[in-house]
Amino acid sequence: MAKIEEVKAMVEAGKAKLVPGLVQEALDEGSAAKDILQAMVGSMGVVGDKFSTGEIFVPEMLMAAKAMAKGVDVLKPLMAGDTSNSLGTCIIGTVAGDLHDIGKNLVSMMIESAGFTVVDLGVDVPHEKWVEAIKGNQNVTLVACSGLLTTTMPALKEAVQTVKASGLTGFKVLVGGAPVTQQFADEINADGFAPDAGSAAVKAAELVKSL
Ligand code: B1M
Repeated sequence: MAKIEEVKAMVEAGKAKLVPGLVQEALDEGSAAKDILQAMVGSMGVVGDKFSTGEIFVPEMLMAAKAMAKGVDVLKPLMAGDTSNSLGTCIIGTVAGDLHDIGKNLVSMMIESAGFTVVDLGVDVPHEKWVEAIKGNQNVTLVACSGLLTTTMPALKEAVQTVKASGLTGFKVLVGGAPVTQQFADEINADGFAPDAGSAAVKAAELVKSL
């Protein structure tokens, strides 16, 4: 079995101790970092489907997430780009009530490599904390809110509204996450939407250049 296939299988199986070594071996074998990342994202899709059908439960889903995070740690230095061209500070987090952070972490990594200084508020971010972070950091040009659950889409709306109603200016608001669409982003008055981490970085740079 090619190493990249082993990475996929071990992420699905939640083998956090084995995944970093296998990712390194896949790299040594000549696989590109972006292909290994894509393979691991695919594993999370499989894990999600198994959860939906009742084949696995939350603990297995969590173990898979940990395994993927360990794999991403190995890829991070290879995926980071030139950060010399500063686009300002990006405040990023996952909205209130939502604990999913793998996608948010990938977006954070890509945004950082696009030239932002990233301040990561983590997961389950209360609405008022976004505003505190904008006030507490210099040169905030982007607020990036992630939401992974249909049940936390209202929290995404509230986060955007809280930030917009704060009276603070000089930044744009980007939203994303599996259930989020351009239409929803427009409805909640976000400045931008991106469907994945790569396009989030492109959109972030585009938004900030129009400030
Ligand atoms: Co949860 N979970 N989960 N989960 N989980 C999903 C999302 C789900 C689709 C699984 C399923 O049922 N098939 C489902 C949501 C259903 C829905 O709302 N429609 C679900 C559920 C139901 C739940 C719980 C409610 C389960 C329960 O307790 N009964 C619970 C909720 C907890 C909470 O948050 N309050 C829960 C818990 C968990 C774990 C904690 C166990 C774990 C998360 C661990 C962690 O993140 N550290 C977990 C996991 C791992 C998943 C799946 C399997 C994988 C998520 C993931 O990391 N995907 C997921 C199923 C799936 O996605 N197919 C599932 C890989 C990641 C790279 O993709 O996060 O989509 P994603 O990010 C992408 C894009 O969305 C986009 O770019 C990223 C990279 O390309 N993106 C942005 C993300 N944020 C962005 C921000 C942007 C722009 C783009 O701009 C700011």
